[in-house]
Amino acid sequence: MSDIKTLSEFIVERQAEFPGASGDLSSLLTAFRLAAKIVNREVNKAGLMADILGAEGTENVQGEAQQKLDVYANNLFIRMMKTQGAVCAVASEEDDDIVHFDNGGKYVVTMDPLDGSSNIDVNVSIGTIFSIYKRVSSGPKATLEDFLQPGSAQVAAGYIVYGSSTMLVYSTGHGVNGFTLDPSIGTFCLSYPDMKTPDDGKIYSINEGNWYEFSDGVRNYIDACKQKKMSARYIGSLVADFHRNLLKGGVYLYPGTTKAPKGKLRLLYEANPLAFLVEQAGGMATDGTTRILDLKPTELHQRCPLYIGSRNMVEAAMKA
Ligand code: AHM
Ligand code: MG
Repeated sequence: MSDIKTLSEFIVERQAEFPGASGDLSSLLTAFRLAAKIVNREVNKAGLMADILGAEGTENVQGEAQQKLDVYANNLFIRMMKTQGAVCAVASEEDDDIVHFDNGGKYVVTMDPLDGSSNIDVNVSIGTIFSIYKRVSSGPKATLEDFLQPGSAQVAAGYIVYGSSTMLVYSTGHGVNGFTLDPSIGTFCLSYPDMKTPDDGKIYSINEGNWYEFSDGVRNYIDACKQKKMSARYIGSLVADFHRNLLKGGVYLYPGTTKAPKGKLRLLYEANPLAFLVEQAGGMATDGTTRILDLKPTELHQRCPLYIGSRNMVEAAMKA
């Protein structure tokens, strides 16, 4: 049997690689690890507890119905970060405004606490996505400026996919590593060290139901994928689609449409963290013309088109 390395051992080992690191980032990752296990537990028993499924009866800032588990995961991740102390403020897809902790923490976090939540009720993979930035403002409270940094300023990013197994994948800018939760011992173990995505793949992921609202370029690219007999795979949970394509090679597209020129996905909560990870794994992410990590956000809940995955496929989609 090969050696098993747990996420906590890995975090400690990696911290030693950064001289002068105070341990704040490590303990923050530890807070995410714990929150991930708790959300995993709730997701797994969702089928047993009728009252945890379904709509909460409220809407988030974008007017979308919130699911109970969305709200649960949001509150849990926020509580864990608040307790932990390294984060002074959080911006979440589920909250209208910045949540302040007033604790002098040197990081800010952006997150989508439960991505793909329309899939909760039907037993399909969902996920959590997060980004960590160093605070840049100096007043008593974090400001919008701290959250509107370009994605290239991320200190770390990651996601948790609650799927056929639960995985935590993260990067601190020194490669990407994936950990699988062993439910029998309740521990994340290193299962995908130094992940690299193939330069090419055979999977394209897009909601083709939007065909009549796509640009000619996007339609041309989809046609080209079909002519090459590529496989269409679209779960409707970005984290799960992204994770599969990262491992197997592929491209995920959520382009702008005639009705929604900026697409659906959010720059701060979805595009930036996954762009950081895909680049660390050797892939590419753009909005169709510009590198995602170079975009300068102007508002918290900003949307942007997303072309992400294997380098050659993203390039081909941009040229189509
Ligand atoms: P959410 O954050 O509200 O769950 O929305 C994002 C999700 C992604 O996970 C998924 O890829 C996409 O929306 C699916 O959208 P569509 O149904 O328009 O294809
Ligand atoms: Mg989402």
